[in-house]
Amino acid sequence: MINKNKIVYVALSADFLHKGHIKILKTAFSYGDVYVGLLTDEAIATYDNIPYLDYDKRKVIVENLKYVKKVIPQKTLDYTENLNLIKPAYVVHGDDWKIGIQKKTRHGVIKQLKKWSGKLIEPKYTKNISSSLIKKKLTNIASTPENRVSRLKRLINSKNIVRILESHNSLTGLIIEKTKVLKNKKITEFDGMWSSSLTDSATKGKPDNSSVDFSSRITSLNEMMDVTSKPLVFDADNGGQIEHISFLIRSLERSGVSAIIIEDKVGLKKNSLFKNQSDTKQDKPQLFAKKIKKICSSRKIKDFMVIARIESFIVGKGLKDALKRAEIYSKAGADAILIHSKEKTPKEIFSFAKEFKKSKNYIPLVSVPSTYSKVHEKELIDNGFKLVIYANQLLRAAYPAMENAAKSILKEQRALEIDKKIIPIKEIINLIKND
Ligand code: SPV
Ligand code: MG
Repeated sequence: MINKNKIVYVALSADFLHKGHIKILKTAFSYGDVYVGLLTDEAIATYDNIPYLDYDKRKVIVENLKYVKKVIPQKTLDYTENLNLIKPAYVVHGDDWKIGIQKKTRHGVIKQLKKWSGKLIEPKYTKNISSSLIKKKLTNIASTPENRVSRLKRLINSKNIVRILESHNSLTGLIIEKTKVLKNKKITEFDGMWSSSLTDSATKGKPDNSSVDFSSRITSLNEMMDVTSKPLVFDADNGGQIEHISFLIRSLERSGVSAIIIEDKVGLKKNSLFKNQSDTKQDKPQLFAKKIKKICSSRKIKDFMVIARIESFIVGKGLKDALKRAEIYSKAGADAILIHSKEKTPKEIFSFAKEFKKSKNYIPLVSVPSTYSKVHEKELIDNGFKLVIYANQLLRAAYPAMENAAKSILKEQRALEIDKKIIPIKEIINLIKND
């Protein structure tokens, strides 16, 4: 009963295709001309991590399948907009969505189709396809430098906030890679890693004053990159000498780093959270802008991001200075602004965001809520922040736990007491699988 004049609608994310998808498309083809509503990154990000392949790559694959007549974007999980646009005679979907979280979407489709007497066709879901195995293979694709570099920009364009956590070694990288919690029926996880100058130096027993040089920082970040696939944001202090910047960018891109953050300070580096900042000097805005321009002209991968970090609030200058700098840095080519603060509340960064939003040079904003940790991600979103960096929490969690174990052994002169509070050896052995 092939009827080539009838439109058949199939929604797909098509990050990877298997025989189940082909079965659906083949069935759809037998009813008429197949229009695929390809879910955009934004639509997928509302229920899952963004796909490994971006929209354009997925579109090329799907539109070249022999059963497919046309590909159109589906911008939400809900089909309503596209169904009303093309009024298909049929919608085809595997019968697995009769239960679970897709149930609501299915009801919506049935309701729309009724308007023009359209029909829902639900072939039996193809079981026994190891999606987890396919996903694992895809993780290897995602961790190729080129794919990983671009992922941060795609996340910023697809999510209302991108969540980054500090990683100071491979094990913490794996925690960021794997930790997931179920919240409001949605799986929540971190989007990427922050290579912090503070925690990387502290892990090496050194102060956060650039005594750990970039080559040592890059060695530890490469160890993290070897075992993870999520994007990494690199804390480059003030970027170092402008004459050396292009070499640093080359190393970072080669490693698959997605963004560099440079701060507008000069002289001997001191951590921004120190109370006394009287000897901290801020760079002249025009000189700092030259560093931004240098990074832009050095990068080979267009999606590698340069984020300018403004330290005006840290050194005691006000909103006006911060805003003036934001304009200059944005015009120089920065992709985003990190407005840093060591206040106990986000008041000053929110007042900055409110003013900067009015600028024609507005670019996304980044927050590091270390001292104002009370702030909730929702408030950051409401105030226009696109990226949140939890800059040091994993190291701060690990240190007292390890110190406590050391103290217990000394006190008890044996390990039994602490044994009960730490994970079994078996778990450590199984933590890292040799595959
Ligand atoms: C870091 O984590 O190294 C940072 C953030 O640069 S802060 O410690 O707040 O300066
Ligand atoms: Mg730092």
